[in-house]
Amino acid sequence: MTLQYVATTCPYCGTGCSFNLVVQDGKVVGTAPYRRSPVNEGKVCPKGTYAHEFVNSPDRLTKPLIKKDGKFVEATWDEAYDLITEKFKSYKPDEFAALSSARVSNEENYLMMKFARGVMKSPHVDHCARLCHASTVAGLAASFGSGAMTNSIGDIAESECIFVLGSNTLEQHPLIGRKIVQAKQKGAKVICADPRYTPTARLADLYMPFVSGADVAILNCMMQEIIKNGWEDKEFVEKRTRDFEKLKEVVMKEDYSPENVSKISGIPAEQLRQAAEIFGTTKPGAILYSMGITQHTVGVDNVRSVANIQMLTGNLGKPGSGVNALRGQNNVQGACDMGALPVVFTGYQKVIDPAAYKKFADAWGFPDGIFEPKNGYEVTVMMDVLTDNPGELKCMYIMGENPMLSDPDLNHVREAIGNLEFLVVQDIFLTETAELADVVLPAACYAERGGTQTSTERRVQMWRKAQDPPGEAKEDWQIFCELAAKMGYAEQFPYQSLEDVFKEVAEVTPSYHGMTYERLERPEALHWPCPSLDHPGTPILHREKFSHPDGIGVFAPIEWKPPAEVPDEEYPFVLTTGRILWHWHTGSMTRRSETLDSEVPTGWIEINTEDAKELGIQNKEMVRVLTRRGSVEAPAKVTPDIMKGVMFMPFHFAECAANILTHNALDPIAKIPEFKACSVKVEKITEA
Ligand SMILES: Nc1nc2c(c(=O)[nH]1)N[C@H]1C(S)=C(S)[C@@H](COP(=O)(O)OP(=O)(O)OC[C@H]3O[C@@H](n4cnc5c(=O)[nH]c(N)nc54)[C@H](O)[C@@H]3O)O[C@H]1N2
Ligand SMILES: Nc1nc2c(c(=O)[nH]1)N[C@H]1C(S)=C(S)[C@@H](COP(=O)(O)OP(=O)(O)OC[C@H]3O[C@@H](n4cnc5c(=O)[nH]c(N)nc54)[C@H](O)[C@@H]3O)O[C@H]1N2
Ligand code: SF4
Ligand SMILES: [Mo]
Repeated sequence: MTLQYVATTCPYCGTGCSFNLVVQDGKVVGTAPYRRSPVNEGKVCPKGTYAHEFVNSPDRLTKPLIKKDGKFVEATWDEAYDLITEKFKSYKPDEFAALSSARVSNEENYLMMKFARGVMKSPHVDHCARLCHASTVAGLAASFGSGAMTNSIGDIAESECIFVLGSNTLEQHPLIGRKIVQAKQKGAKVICADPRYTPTARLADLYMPFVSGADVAILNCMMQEIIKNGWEDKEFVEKRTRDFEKLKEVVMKEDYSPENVSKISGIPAEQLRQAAEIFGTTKPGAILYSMGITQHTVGVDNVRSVANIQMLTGNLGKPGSGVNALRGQNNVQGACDMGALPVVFTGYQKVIDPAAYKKFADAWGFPDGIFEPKNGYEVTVMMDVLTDNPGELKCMYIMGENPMLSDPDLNHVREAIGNLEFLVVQDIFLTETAELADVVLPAACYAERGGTQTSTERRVQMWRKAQDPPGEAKEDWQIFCELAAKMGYAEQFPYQSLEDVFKEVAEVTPSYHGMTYERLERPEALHWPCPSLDHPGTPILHREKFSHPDGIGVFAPIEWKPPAEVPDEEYPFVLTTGRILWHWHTGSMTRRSETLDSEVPTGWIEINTEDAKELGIQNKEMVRVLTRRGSVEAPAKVTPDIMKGVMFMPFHFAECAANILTHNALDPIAKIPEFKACSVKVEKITEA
């Protein structure tokens, strides 16, 4: 019995750790450390450790399924392709929408984008970045000219002061969390603001609990204190930025004095002063943020405020500093880079820029042209259009996303998807969304193919094939090539391998221009931008200048606004939602992983001890949780580790789905929903 070890990168979070898949008799049976990656140096979190467990789950999709009279029947690939081709050809371009996937490779995101815009000629393509870091992409592009994490993961350990705001790094990016621990061991100060006393908050020298939705007020207050005390980096502000006076006008207002912000946030004024002093006087300082900042109707405002404070303190372009927007899914950075967004091609080349449009139209060579050069709909807007304007969108192709559990306000999503005439879902499991499809296509998973993925620090790394896909499942890229050929575009999808696709990506994408599979094979891979074959890649952005054409960073004066829904007599608490260490999003993979699922078999609602006492609710008691959109039943977790007035639910569990409760109010620019704040009440369940 011989074992083989296949080094690959993790299919879960955007940290981009590597490990070995252990293969026995052609099947993946375990994982083992791979020590040569500088990202994780052989260490992994529990999801990495057990990343083999779902791979050979008996639930894997192995054959195409076609729905007949409300029931799925197994079909051949040809039957499935023929039906899809006939249907896809019957719709006008604007009636079709595609959801691409942060779970699959760069190459496959590129092909989904090309399929939507070239084969279907539709402008509507998006993916879950909309629910995640859309505010980062928009906000940082406005402040710095580029919407990505500015520094590298290893660099976080070099920081003297780490401010963690709206990121539970230790549970959600554990191997980045390790860098905070390393920095702390070297003497760095850690500040954490979060409504929950998370494992990350426990690392902090200064922990500030607050009510969800107060972020802009807190950051403005800290900037006021920094300016009042002269702790700003005057040289940086002078030489590298503009519009400082506009920022000053807003942040110096009495509204943002520590006393007033204390009323909004619940953080004592003295702590706000202390946070400003530590952060204003300890250099270099890094900010780590994630969904606590982005998932708000003011998501872009929050991101711009983070950018403001880092420009004010000169904490950009240097080791140990930066705006470290921690990207979530394994390849969400790559899915964005590949243009699986409704406004850009690869490398953020705008679809409405005539030169970029012509470049792609020419490179692709569709004889009958491509989509009209206009912006498409975002995921969240697609759902609104489907319910509010029935008949406008008729057909959807969803690869590797499960909106029936991950989108806000699931009753609304169900109605939206129900209004489709034809839905194709391409997944590795029969998810809640796949259940609603007309055709389900079985895909290979990460362990069954190669390709590249781009981590949160813009590091482009390889996946390596360890086993064959189960049954008749196919790699996502092959499905696109075969379907495109059936649609009459074999010539535009001529690829024999993922590497062929990557070569095309590198050709049309300036930031990936210098990358080849050969260069990416090295354990350290390459960080984009990497514009030429002799370029070493770019771990730290904005060293000398920002990415705007004039190289200057832009301050934005931002006023604090409350969430779209605020507590009232009927719904007196703030509900915030998020994740836990052991589970991944809609649970399609982690709930099929024996070890992870047995650690945490179901969901709960976290209630502050004093609030629970007033409501007469006991720990572990089943309670009814209600918002204006729906209700679920879940066990109460009564704990002092959550701010009074705030409640928290993880969204991984279908049986108590947090997204039945959430609000699909959107940020006006990024169209990201407000997953982190809505109004809720909790009732005891009384026997009927
Ligand atoms: N184990 C695990 N890891 C994951 C994932 C997973 O599903 N499971 N998902 C991945 C993905 S896609 C993403 S995007 C990342 C997300 O990673 P994180 O953003 O770290 O995770 P969340 O739990 O969504 O929220 C982070 C924190 O925001 C706090 N918070 C709530 N409301 C507010 C607020 O108004 N302001 C601020 N400042 N904070 C607030 C929450 O209490 C929580 O501790 O994780 C990635 N990693
Ligand atoms: N309430 C609440 N809701 C949230 C959030 C929150 O904080 N609170 N966070 C939001 C965020 S940040 C995100 S990123 C989204 C995530 O939302 P989704 O992306 O919808 O969630 P996942 O469960 O990761 O879905 C990925 C799907 O891809 C499939 N898959 C895995 N590998 C492959 C593959 O190789 N090929 C194919 N074809 N399919 C594959 C999986 O089986 C799964 O069904 O959720 C959002 N929803
Ligand atoms: S930290 Fe993220 S990338 Fe690393 S092993 Fe855990 S889930 Fe995978
Ligand atoms: Mo995410």
